[in-house]
Amino acid sequence: MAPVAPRSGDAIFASVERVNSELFTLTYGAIVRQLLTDLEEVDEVNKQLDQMGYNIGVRLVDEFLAKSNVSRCVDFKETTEVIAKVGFKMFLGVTASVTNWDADGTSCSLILEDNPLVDFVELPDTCQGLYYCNIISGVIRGALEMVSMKTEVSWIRDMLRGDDVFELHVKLLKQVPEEYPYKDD
Ligand code: MYR
Repeated sequence: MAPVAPRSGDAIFASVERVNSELFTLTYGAIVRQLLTDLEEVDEVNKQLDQMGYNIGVRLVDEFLAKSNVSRCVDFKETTEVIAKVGFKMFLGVTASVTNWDADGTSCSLILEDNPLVDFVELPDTCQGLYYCNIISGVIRGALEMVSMKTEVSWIRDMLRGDDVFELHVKLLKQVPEEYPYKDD
């Protein structure tokens, strides 16, 4: 019998990461399934997932700012790039691209070609109206509200509905200027 080669530290970390990611994906699936059982209406599940995401987002932004060392963004465009490249990478392990800007720079799309949340997922016909990943849109809305940006975040394309990518539309509704807490003398 061939001897078992010891695995390197990197290989062990990679496999622990994969298991963590699978556990996360399966746990999320179990939560969605439970909500479908409890709430019965797909629209109610969509709302609940969005609200759960929002509640996570308002807390997660602190962790994001502390871990990422990202400094304050100059405008909404920079903020969306930071979410797409740093935020998604940190919390989902993938990056998104930012496209479809409108003329006044207040709305755009985040495109995700890969989304670990939907690994192993196939929606039955009874769930066709479900926005399975609504937790993500809620997280973004909640996190942005904590940095003074009121937004509307919605899904335009969804691979679980047969689209080729996931597309999130992010619309800036209002930017509340933050007050500098000290008086300049
Ligand atoms: C700033 O202070 O101007 C920077 C604000 C960056 C906000 C980034 C929020 C991170 C949200 C992570 C989303 C992850 C989705 C899975």
